[in-house]
Amino acid sequence: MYDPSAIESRWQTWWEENGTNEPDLDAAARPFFNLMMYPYPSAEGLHVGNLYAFTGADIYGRFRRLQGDDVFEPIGYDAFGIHSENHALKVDTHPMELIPSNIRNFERMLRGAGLMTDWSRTVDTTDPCYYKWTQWIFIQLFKAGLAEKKEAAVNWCPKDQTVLANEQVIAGLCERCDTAVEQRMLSQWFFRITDYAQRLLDNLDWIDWSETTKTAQRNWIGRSEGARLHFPLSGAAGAAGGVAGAGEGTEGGGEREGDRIEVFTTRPDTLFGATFMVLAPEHPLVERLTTDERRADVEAYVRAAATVDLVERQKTDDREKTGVFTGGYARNPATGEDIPVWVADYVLMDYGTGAIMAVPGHDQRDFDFARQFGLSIVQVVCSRAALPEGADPAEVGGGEAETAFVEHTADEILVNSGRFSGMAADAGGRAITEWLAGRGLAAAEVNYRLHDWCISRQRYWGPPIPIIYCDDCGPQAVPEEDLPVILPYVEDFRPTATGVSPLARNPAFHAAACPACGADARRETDVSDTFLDSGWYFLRYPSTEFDDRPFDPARMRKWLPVSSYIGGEEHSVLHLLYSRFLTMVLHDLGHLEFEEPYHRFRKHGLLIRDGAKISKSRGNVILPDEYIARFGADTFRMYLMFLGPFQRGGDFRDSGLAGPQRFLKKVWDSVTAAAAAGRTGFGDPGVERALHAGIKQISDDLEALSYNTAVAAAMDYLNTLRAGGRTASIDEVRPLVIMIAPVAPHIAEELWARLGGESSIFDHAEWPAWDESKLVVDEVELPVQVNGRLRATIRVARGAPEDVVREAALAEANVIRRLDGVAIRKVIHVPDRMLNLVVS
Ligand code: ANZ
Ligand code: ZN
Repeated sequence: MYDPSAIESRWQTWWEENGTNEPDLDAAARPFFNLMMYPYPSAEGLHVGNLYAFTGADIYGRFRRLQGDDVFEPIGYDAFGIHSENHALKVDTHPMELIPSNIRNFERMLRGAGLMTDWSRTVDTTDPCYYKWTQWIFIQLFKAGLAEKKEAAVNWCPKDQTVLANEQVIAGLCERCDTAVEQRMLSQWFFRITDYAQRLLDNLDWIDWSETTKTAQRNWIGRSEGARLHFPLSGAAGAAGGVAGAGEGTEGGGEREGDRIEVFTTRPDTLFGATFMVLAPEHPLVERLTTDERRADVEAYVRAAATVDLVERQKTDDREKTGVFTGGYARNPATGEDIPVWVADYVLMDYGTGAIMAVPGHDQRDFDFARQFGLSIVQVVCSRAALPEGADPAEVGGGEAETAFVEHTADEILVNSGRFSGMAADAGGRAITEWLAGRGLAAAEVNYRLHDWCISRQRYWGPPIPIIYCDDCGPQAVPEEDLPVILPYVEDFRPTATGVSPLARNPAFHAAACPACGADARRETDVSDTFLDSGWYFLRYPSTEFDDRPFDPARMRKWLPVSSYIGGEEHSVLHLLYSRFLTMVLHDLGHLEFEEPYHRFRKHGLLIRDGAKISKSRGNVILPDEYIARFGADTFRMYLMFLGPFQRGGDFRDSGLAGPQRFLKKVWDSVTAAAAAGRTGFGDPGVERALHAGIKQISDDLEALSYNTAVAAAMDYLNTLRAGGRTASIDEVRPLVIMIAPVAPHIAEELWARLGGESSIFDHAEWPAWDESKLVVDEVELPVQVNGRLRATIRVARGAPEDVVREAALAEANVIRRLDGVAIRKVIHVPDRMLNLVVS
């Protein structure tokens, strides 16, 4: 009888005792690095979403191994970070106690799930042997000028007195206490990922990734081509700068930075339609442009804008437009007109230049703003077809428009734009940029939405940033021989009222000698972002035994880049982009020979349950442990993969487990029966054909991660094998055992052994090959007689057995009619020749 729990624990133990899943990393001939996204070891234990992803990756790894690859499949724990820390705060346990027990729990659950994990090489990001190298990476970037300190706005919860990540701000409120979030300026460490924006974008053209993930990265990087244009300040503000020219009609030449507003625009073609300008509230020129009579209003507006959180600010399209007039003016360099300068929070300080030329005739946000505050709206672009017969483009448009012209047509031309009128819009934009560039007022420019990566966290639970501040020498890297900078045990690890890291309250940690001059200095007390831990963990797996280097060059050459990486869509941008960036940097600094970390990336789909999102609040969480205890890991794995296409996800229903459970039981019965009967060879051409069709289908499907259809194909083959209650031969069932092994590894090991195979199946079985010639369906025409008279002709597979032929004959209308009211007395079947039914 099939007893999954006995079989599974026996094989898990066997694998461990025999090091089945620990490839020799130096001797491997065909290395295949099979990576899955390591989990954050929450207190709740392994989540079914984790297991869904891991199982999908594991099946692919096992499939490659059965094809002869040396598969390395490690796992680790992303155990630092705000999630772990907040949980520790909630349950009032120190993370240094909580995390190790969470990890033990995870490991127990993972071992029960039947993954091909190499347990001799796990990674725990909170282990000083690991974060020593996280700190080392920080130092490499610091030395290369890629880590810098700058002031940046952060989300601040005034009640919890802490900095919040964007993801922790829900609809403007702190996720923990529902207090309205504010902005604060803090000095923080940044990695200059924007220096790599173009390369991160370009490489997407050739790496083998899920298309949707590439698209998400392209959008996140957000490349925009356009121009930087200068608008000289006019009137009092311009004169205050002490520069003649800006206010006196000498067309800009000689104006200085600070005497002009620079804008980034993707639409220089619309310059003649720029009727006002808008500065971000934080823009340095706000102060200078504001006139005395407007000062009180402007200052109040700027203060209020600082209480809007960053996430909300990003929604520049949808938010209701607010703003104030500064009282100041700047000159449109094309029309020569003075246009009012406003301040509004729909302009963001951290994109482009933090200032825009507003073109209400052609930009929806500017249009909304102009309508709200009664500013002029003019049209400067028009479809050529819409132009009245014989009209002069220079005379069209302008005036006060009632609508924004935001729809684009292919035949757009400039109107009401001086000598550029009549030109095609894109050519006109280039011509306007060149014209202004000739006067030092413009330059073509590319902008990226991508921001530099903020590394600092004013929290406790992370690797200390390895920097020492000296009054004389400035920030100094901790010497590499002094790494790791150990995260000390501090009793009170709560975030502080000042936004300063808890480590700053620990004088023993805080005080340090300057590595350059030896003077008394201060240690950096912020810790680094968790995404830095996860940005390089895969590099560590093949080198876990080395204490003196983060990754061993020979191992890197053999095992990296990662052969296959499978993970969730939620990591499309941050983790996957940061790890690409770090790999590129380490490559450029001579530490790695490759610049893209993952040879192939595939995202998996999402599980829902009974049609609804799985969440704790809904109470529909799936506890993998319970299902594995009830059904066995093999059935659970198979069901997870069977409920929908792996890359799209599917709906988990308890009732669905019965199918895979029945299937595995039938596999058990058929294989053990075949072993007992001991017949070999292929007696039946129909079965042999079904086998080759099955091998082809299952091989192709596993390669494409189409696991649900692979399982369905295995089920089909089994049905053919068992048709009419026949007992299969050993040669007919052995390939089936091998082909279900990736999905159901325990039962496959057991049945493989019972068929006389040497263990492990993953080391000794060879993935079956199919023979195309066996796939050709060989059919014969067979006459069907009733009482010796021809009543029908059927097509059946050559060599089809009597029950198959008879079933086909009994489906023929003409035969059915003759059988009405009579009984079949005798069946005469001459294989491939004829069938005669004797009735009376
Ligand atoms: C004039 C104009 C006319 C614009 C028009 C658009 C349409 P992307 O494509 O995302 O790069 N912009 C520039 N900096 C901004 C900032 N800091 N905050 C908010 N908006 C900003 O968008 C570039 C366009 O977004 C720029 O081109 C600018 O408006 C606006 F018919 O300039 B445009
Ligand atoms: Zn010093």
